[in-house]
Amino acid sequence: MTGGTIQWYPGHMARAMRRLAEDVKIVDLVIEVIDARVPLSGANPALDRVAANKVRLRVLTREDLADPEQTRRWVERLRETRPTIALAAKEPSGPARLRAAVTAVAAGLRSPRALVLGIPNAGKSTVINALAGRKVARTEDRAGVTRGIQWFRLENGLEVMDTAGILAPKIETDEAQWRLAMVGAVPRARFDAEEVIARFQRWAEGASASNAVPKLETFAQSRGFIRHGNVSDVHNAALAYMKEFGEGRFGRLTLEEAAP
Ligand SMILES: Nc1nc2c(ncn2[C@@H]2O[C@H](COP(=O)(O)OP(=O)(O)O)[C@@H](O)[C@H]2O)c(=O)[nH]1
Ligand SMILES: [Mg+2]
Repeated sequence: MTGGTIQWYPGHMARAMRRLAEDVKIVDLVIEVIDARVPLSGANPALDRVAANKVRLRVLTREDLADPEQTRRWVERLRETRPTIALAAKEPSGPARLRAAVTAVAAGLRSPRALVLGIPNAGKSTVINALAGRKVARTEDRAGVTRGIQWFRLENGLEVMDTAGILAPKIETDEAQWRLAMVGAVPRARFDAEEVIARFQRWAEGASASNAVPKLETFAQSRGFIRHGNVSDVHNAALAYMKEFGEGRFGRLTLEEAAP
């Protein structure tokens, strides 16, 4: 995949970051949601500037889909810079652990307000619902600036904005492109799924725990994506392939390794 395969509009990105900066201004605490499969590419260092004076908590989501040993290393590494926890949406103790972590970082703040943010598909709505302990009506990413903001209150008095802030995905390298595409952070129309899968598959060949990652051609045959003359229908198989990856069918994989 060449650098231009995924087109991301700088205007769109700039607008998203401006909106985010507006929302961040009115909170004391930011909860940054990052997919545990992409601890590096799933973050955007521009947040350091936008949230320079805020208290911050990092939440790695989809722990159930990431390599457990990698997640352990990443959490250890990331804690060197700020409080970090890893969660899986279905983990029964997840919401309580999340609220405890938020309470701990909010200690010392008076009547604090918090904003949940992250790149598209990071798991922001899931985190908001876990904090609230129920399905919050409006968890969609915020599309406007400071209009109609609603808050819900936690037992500890902390107020959380009911809509998440969108952090623009940082797609500067080829590696970040295919990884962010695989985890669903990039709209389908903006990348070539076959190329993204080819990159992922090549990465998996070089990684250790990758026996379960099939080539797209093999996947197409095994799932019955076959056209007349026994030709693999890789085009339609590609979408099914990405879906199965997202369900963890190829094993628990972290696309960016933390050194031991
Ligand atoms: N397997 C798994 N799926 C998750 C987890 N967290 C979120 N998801 C799923 O990922 C998708 C996107 O999550 P969502 O919270 O809507 O992401 P948002 O776009 O950042 O708000 C949804 O289908 C969630 O059910 C998790 O910890 N594990
Ligand atoms: Mg959402």
